[in-house]
Amino acid sequence: MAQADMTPPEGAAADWTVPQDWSAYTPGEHAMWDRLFERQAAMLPGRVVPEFLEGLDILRMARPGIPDFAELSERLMKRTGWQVVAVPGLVPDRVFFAHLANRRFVAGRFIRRPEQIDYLQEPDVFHDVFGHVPLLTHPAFADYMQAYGEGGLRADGLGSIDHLARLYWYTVEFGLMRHGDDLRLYGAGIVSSFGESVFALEDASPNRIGFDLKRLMRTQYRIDDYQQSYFVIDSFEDLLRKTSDVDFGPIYRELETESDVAPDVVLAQDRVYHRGSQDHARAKMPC
Ligand code: HBI
Ligand code: FE
Repeated sequence: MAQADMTPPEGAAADWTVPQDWSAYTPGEHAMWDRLFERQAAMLPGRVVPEFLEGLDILRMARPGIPDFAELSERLMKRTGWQVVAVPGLVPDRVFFAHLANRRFVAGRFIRRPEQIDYLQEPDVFHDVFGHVPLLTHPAFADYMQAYGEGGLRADGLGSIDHLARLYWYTVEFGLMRHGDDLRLYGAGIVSSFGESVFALEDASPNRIGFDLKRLMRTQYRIDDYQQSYFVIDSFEDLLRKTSDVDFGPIYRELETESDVAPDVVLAQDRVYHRGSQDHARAKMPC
C-alpha cells in the first residue's frame, strides 16, 4: 500500500469514506451480487462455521440485491457496535486501522464485472460485505477486529505493519476453524471465493496448521493465488484470548531477529492437521 499518498481521492471525505449511493446501483450490478450470493449460499453450509450463517440471518443478507450499508449498520450497531462505511477501494493502512479501531468496517461500494467473477485484485462489495461483515455480528470476533485496528495503529508507530498484516491475512482473510473432528471455513477471502472455499478444505495441496501467533507472524503469504498454508483456530474466543492479553512489542523485536517462513513450509513444532502436497502451487510455477 503506497503510504505516500494520504490525500483522499476526489469526492471522498478526510477519512476516505464516500456515500454508498445505494440508489445508483444498476439492475446488472444487483444481479451480479445475487449470482455471487446464490453460488456461495448453496455451497457454504457444511463448509463454513455456523457463526457465519447466523450472521447472514441476523443481517437479513439473503434478500436480493446489494445490501444497503445504512440498513446493515443499523442491525450491526445493535449487536456489536459495528457499522459498515463505503470507501472507493484500498485505503492507506493508517486510515484502515483507524476505522477498525472505531468499529467501522470499510467496504468497497463497487461490484466486480462478469469477466472478473472468479478473481479480482481489489476487494469489491461482495468480498467485503458478504465475506467480512456477517462475522462482525459475533461478539468475540467483533472485539478481535477492533483490537486488530488498535494494534495496527501501534504497529505503524513501530514499523511492524508487515508482521501484523500476516495475522490479519491468516485469520480474518484465510482462517480455518476446528469443528469437532473436521475443519470449517471463516476467512473472508475464502468464503467469498467459490474455488477457494473448496480448495481450502478439501484439496490435498495446501498445508493446514494449528494457529500459533509468532509462527504465523513469521509466515509469508501469496496475494496472487490460493494459499499454500492455512492456519486453524479452535474458536473466536480462543483467537481473541491468544491475541488480546499479549504485548506485541517484544514479539516484533524477536521477529526482527528471526527469518521469515516461506508459505509452503511445515516446521517441526507445527501442529499439523494436513501436510500438503503443494501440487497446486507446483503446477502454477513457470517451468
Ligand atoms: N483498505 N479498503 C481496504 N480494505 C482492506 O482490507 C485494506 C485496506 N488497506 C490496508 C489493508 N487492508 C491491509 O494492508 C492492512 O491489513 C495492513
Ligand atoms: Fe478482505
